[in-house]
Amino acid sequence: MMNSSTKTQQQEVDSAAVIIIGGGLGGLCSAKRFLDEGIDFVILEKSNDIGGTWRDNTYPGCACDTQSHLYSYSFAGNPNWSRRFAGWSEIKQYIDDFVEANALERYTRLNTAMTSATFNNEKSLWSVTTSSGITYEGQYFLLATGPLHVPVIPNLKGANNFDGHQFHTARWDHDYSLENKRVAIIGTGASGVQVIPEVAKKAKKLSVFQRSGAWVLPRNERPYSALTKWIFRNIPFARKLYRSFLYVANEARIFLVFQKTGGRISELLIRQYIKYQVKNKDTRQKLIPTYNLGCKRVLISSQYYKTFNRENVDINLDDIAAIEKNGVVTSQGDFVPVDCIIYATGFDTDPRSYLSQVPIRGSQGKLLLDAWKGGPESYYGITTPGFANFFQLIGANTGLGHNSIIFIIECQVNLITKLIKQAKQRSVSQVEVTSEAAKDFLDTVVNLFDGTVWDTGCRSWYHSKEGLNFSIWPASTTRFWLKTLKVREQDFEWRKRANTGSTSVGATREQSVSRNAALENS
Ligand code: N01
Repeated sequence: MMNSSTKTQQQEVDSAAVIIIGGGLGGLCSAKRFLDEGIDFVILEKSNDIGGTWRDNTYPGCACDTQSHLYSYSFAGNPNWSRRFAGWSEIKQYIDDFVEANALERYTRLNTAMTSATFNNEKSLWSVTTSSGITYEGQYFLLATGPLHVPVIPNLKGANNFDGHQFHTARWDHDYSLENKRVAIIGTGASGVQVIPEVAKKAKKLSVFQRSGAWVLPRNERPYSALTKWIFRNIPFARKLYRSFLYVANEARIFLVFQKTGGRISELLIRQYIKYQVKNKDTRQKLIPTYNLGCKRVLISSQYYKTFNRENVDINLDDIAAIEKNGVVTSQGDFVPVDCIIYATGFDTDPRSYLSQVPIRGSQGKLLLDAWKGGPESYYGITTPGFANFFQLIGANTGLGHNSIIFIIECQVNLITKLIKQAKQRSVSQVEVTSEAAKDFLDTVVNLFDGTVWDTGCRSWYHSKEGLNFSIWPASTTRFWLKTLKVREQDFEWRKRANTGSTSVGATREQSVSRNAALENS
């Protein structure tokens, strides 16, 4: 059974077992798994197209910095990747093809932004209101919005009075020509490092405003030959072996690069690389970061550093004091004339900001924003106490700095699917993580940060406003896989019906265990 729709005089109501929010790689991965398992679902996508970050980021040079054979679903390999790190359009095509191959558009509602989500405890039903006026009801609610979809433009004095053109990298204006223009790029993170070499080739003058330097490794890029693609197409085992090799090589970085000692060795090597790439000593000094390698995202580009050898490119370390009609004024009082400002200033990754206008009310009537007052916390980035039948993908502390995020998404989708299936097998209508299990996870993460480069005091989008690193999973993904492979039954409360015969929320682990045992025997 797919979605049933009933229209009343007041409102249209549509229903599915799982309401998935977001049609990016996470939402689509869960959709495919639910399809295979016979679990009824609907995808609500706020935009007019699927693809998430690969729909939004189309700036010149935009590509994935994880190898494409690994940055793709394990169950939907693509033997035809043109090169090791595919560009955004090829990744978007992969996603479009995946949607078409699995007929997922049938289950997708575009231009449908969630406006609220409320759990009805009596009915064990999530009710999601949307911008389209249709309310969606489902037993389960899956937030697959991802953390990188709300662009941040800093509030710079005078920016509204700028006479030139200005836009964010995630909202690239392809109608605007950069030929012969004086351009300012603010920000040198992952987006900046990719776009700067490309803009430098077009602009008359490029002024880069850097607040923090970037540790950039050479990009081991190469196109795949026709023969390699033929082998991947015709000998699937070879492609899988290659994928496994990439996985292991990336995984090793958690031990070699992201531990404090390993990071120092890598820093020495990159310093030599910068020396080799950048001719001018002053420029070189400006480019060298002042924080430990790996503390912010490690970037890859073989073009970035040497772009600063170009005569039409300069780098400014001074803060921006103001924007005037036709240029940028630095904190040193220097005026830099520009026709265009490009903000490579990243995203607001804190769900408390991007969900601030969307009340999500859980099983105890509590708002998610209140539950996350001290920081967004969740059990393996998947679910939160007080929110029965609520799931998330890439929630707190499950982002990666060293391997493919798709691996984590697949682990999370696996656990969510198992939870849904187990709830059905047990004939319970609600499943909710215990406070203890969520706290255990958080304690584990805090301990895992010890001795890693993430524990060396830099600030980035990995951090909440309280200064906590709420983004990164600071251990191997193999460990994450093992921890999420099976449902740890004692970590959850399984409720037959709201308020009857269930352990109370916040029950001790022992109570939950005995309750679970009772349910199993019933
Ligand atoms: O954003 P960022 P991003 N004045 O937050 C600077 C993914 N991604 O879009 O470091 C001056 O990393 C800021 O400075 P500082 C990937 O996961 C992936 O580049 O805060 N500067 C920083 O330099 C990535 O990590 C891919 O001191 C200001 C920059 O802007 C994530 O998205 C490609 C400023 C922001 O860097 C985010 O990357 C692109 C201000 N007021 C993105 N405010 C691929 O896979 C901010 N900055 C290829």
